[in-house]
Amino acid sequence: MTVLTISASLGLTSPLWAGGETASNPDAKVYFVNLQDGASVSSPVTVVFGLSGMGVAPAGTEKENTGHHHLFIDRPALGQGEDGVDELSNGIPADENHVHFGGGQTETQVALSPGPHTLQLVLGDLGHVPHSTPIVSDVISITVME
Ligand SMILES: [Cu+2]
Repeated sequence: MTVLTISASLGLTSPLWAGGETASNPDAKVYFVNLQDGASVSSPVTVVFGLSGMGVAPAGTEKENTGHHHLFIDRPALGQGEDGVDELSNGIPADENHVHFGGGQTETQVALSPGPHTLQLVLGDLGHVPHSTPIVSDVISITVME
């Protein structure tokens, strides 16, 4: 008997920085309004989300050029890390490192332990998948004071 091996090449040809199926305005920008890289802050940390070039809409809303905010806490930048490729096409997980603002919120307060933390803002589409092109902020490092 001959066993045929079919090469599973599906997905391997996708560019890393592909994002999901929802188009973005590639010139759109998401950014931290009130926090700068290297800032020292106290907990709870107020985080204000800025967005230009696209609009905020609650999760599930089918409207062109919109999305909702996600706050990545203490993890590699979108598309990087263990599940980086998966999250670009299948969506952003919901756990302590990935906070969704599916109500269309544009600011939050997060309780963080004293010490260094990283934050990144990522816009997601109606189904929590990053757009194509993904709209992300820089990853910033902050230090929470005792
Ligand atoms: Cu979401």
